Amino acid sequence: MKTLKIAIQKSGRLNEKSVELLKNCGLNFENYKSSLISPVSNFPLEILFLRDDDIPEYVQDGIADLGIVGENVIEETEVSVSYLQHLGFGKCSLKIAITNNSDIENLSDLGGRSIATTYPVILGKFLKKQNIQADIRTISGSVEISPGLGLSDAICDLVSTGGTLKSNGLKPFADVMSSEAILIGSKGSENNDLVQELMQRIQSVLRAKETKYVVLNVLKENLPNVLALLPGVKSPSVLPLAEEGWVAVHTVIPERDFWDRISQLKQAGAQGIVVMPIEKIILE
Ligand code: PRT
Ligand code: ZN
Repeated sequence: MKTLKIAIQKSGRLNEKSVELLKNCGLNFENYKSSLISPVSNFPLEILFLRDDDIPEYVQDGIADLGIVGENVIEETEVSVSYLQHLGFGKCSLKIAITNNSDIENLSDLGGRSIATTYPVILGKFLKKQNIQADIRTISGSVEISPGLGLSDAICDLVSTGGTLKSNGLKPFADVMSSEAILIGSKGSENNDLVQELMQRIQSVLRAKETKYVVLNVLKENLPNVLALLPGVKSPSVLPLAEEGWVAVHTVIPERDFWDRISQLKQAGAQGIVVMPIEKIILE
C-alpha cells in the first residue's frame, strides 16, 4: 500500500498540538526540528514539516495527502481540498478592529476607509457581501501597529485573547470568520483506506478529549436519581459494593457541562466521585 504523507506546521502555534494529536493516535515518529520529513515507524505514513502557508497547496496538488492547518489559511489560499475533520485547537477569530478613539460606528462607516490585513481574500469577500467599498492594504505582518503609524484606519487580523489589540490601543469591531485547526485531504483522499483508518484514530482521540470517565458510589435507593443524570457511552454500568445497600456507578460524561453535572450528582446522593481522563473511545 502507498505510504501516505501528512503535512503539519514545522514551528509555530499549531506545531505542538499537531504533533501531540498524531502521537496520541499511536504513531511513532521523531519530531525532528531540523528535517523536512519524518517517517512513522508503525504506520505507512510520512510527516512533512512545512510553513503553514504552504500546506494547503501541497495538499491540493497531492504532494501531501493530508494536512493540518488553520481554516483561515485554507480560506485565504482558496485551494480545492476536502475538509475532513475539525480538530478543536488553534481556535481564533478573524476580526476587524478599530482604534479606541475611532469615529467608525457601523459597518457602513468602513466605506472609503483603509483596512490593513494579511487576509485580503477573506476580507475582500466579507466586504463585498456587506456591500462595502474599502481600501484593503495587504501587508505581510505586524498588522496591529498600522493604525498607530497612520497607515490605515482599521485592521483585520486574527484574535485569540485580545491582548495584542488592547496593547496597541485597538478594539474589536466586527467578526469576519472564526477558525480552528482542521484536517484537510487532497480531493478524493477520504476514500483511501489508510486515510479512513487514520481519521478513525483521530476521532477516537478527539472524543476521548471531550469526555471524562467517572466512578461514584451511591445508596441503592438514590440510584434512579443518579442514573437520570448520566448519559454513558451506551449506558452506565452499575456494580454492587461490598457494603450492603451501596452500588458503584461507572460512566462517561461530557467535558463541556462537567462541573454542573458533578454538583447535580452530589445533590442526587453520589459520593466518593472519582474522575479520570480517557485516552481513546472506539465506538465501532
Ligand atoms: O511560520 P509559519 O508561516 O508556519 O507560521 P505563522 O507565523 O504564519 O502562523 P502562526 O504559527 O502564528 O499561527 C498558525 C495558526 O494558528 C494561524 O493560521 C491560526 O489558524 C492559528 N492561530 C490561533 C493564531 C492565533 N490563534 C493568533 N492569536 N494565529 C495567529 N495569532 C496572532 C495574531 O495574528 C495576532 O498577532 O496572535 C496575535 C493575537 O493574539 P492575542 O492572543 O493577543 O489576541
Ligand atoms: Zn504562516
